[in-house]
Amino acid sequence: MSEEFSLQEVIDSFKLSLSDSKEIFMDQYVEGWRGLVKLLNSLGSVFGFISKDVVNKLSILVSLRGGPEGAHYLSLQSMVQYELQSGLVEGGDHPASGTRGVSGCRTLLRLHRALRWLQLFLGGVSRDEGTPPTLCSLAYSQSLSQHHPWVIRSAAGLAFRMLPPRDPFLRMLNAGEPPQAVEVLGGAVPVLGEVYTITEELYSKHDLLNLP
Ligand code: 1PZ
Repeated sequence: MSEEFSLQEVIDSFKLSLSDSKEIFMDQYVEGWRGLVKLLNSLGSVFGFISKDVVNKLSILVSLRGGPEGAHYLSLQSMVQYELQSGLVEGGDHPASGTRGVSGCRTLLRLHRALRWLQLFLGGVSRDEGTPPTLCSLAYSQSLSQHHPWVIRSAAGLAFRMLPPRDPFLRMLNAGEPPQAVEVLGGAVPVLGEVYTITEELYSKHDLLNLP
């Protein structure tokens, strides 16, 4: 994978994360997020605190996946089953090093909620419903913000105002000229939506949507 952000790469990773039986594979899910981090980083240092949090969460998931119990982290479904069975969901004493006190389930839940924000935001951009800063804060108020304390909401609000206007933003997606980028975006939204919905149903079925 190149250092430069590519929307198509992100779409491909999330697509590949879905198995035929609608399981979601952890490695490809993480890969999709790694791609998104590149976009965040290319937006400038005001977004650094957001990208740092995502990187931190990804490294927790990667170390669980690479740890002694890594086989249980093959998919989101197997992670949920394993952590529920072993009493690790609320952040037990993980065998994997460096992840004491944090569960894979609670870590992934944060990314999962952010995926909803992304789906709303990119959907709005693809349908040209407003400028990126406006759509970003609208999507945020409809999703993630309810899970964030005031101090994060206000820092996020400041960062949103630094987003570029529509065409420069579309060019940053590295998916061709704006009209083409819009088409690629239109294809990305349903893929993100499918990953989101499967995860939401999985978490809801096991009553994990409010993990601290
Ligand atoms: C394109 C512009 C990007 C805007 C991103 C919109 C989301 C703003 C979120 C700001 C919060 C980041 C600071 C860290 C917050 C953490 O406290 C929370 C909860 O984790 P905990 O403290 O419980 O461990 N973290 C999150 O909610 C995850 C936030 C991830 C944001 C991902 C943005 C994805 C960007 C994609 C590419 C444009």
